[in-house]
Amino acid sequence: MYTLHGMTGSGNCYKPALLMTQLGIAFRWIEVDLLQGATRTPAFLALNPNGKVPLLELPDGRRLAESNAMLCYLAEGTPLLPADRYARAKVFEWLFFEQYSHEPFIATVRFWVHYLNEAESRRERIAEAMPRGYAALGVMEQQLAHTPFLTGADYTIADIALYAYTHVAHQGGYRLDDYPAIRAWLQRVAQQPGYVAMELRA
Ligand SMILES: N[C@@H](CCC(=O)N[C@@H](CS)C(=O)NCC(=O)O)C(=O)O
Repeated sequence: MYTLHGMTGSGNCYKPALLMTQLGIAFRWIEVDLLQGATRTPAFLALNPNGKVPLLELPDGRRLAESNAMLCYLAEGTPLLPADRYARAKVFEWLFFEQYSHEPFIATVRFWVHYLNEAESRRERIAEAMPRGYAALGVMEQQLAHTPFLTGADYTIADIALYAYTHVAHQGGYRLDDYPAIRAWLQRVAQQPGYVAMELRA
C-alpha cells in the first residue's frame, strides 16, 4: 500500500491524493503539520531531506518527493500521461510551468494570507507576487479558451497539477472574474470520474 505524508489543505499534497483516488490506488495518509514544524524534525528529514510534503512511500518502501514527480510516476501507463512523445512533453511543459510560473505566486500568496494571516505585514511582497500570478492565469486562460483541458481534448495530470492551487486561488485574494475559460475548466475537472474535493483546513 502507498503512504502519502501530507498536510490537509496543501495543494501540492492534494495532487497525488486526487490522482490516486481517481486511479483507484489505495493509500494511507499521514498528516504532517508543517505549521507546527513537523516537516523539519529529524524523523521527517530522514524521509525527505528537503523537509517538504508531500512525500510518497511506495509499497516496496522506496520514497518519492515532489508532487509533480509523483503524478508522473503514478500516472505512467494510463491515459492521464500519454505515451506519445510530443503529447507527453506537452504535459511536462505544464508541470514545469506550474512549479516555476504559477505555484510560487498563487500558492505562496494563499499561504501567507490564508494560513499565516499575514496579508497586512506582507502587503508589499503580495503586491509584487500577484501580477505574476495573474500572468500565469492569463497563460492558462489563453489555452483553455481553445481547448477543454490544458493539453487539448483530454484530461491529464497537467490538469491535476494546475487545478490544485487554481481552485483555491481566491483564498489568497485572487479573483477569477476575468477568467471565464478557467472557471469553466475548474467545473470540468470537478466533474471527472473519481474526483474528490480537497479537504480544507478551517
Ligand atoms: N515543489 C514541491 C513543493 C513542496 C512544498 O512546498 N511543500 C510545502 C507545503 S505545500 C512544505 O512542505 N513546506 C514546509 C517547509 O518548507 O518546511 C512539490 O511540488 O512537492
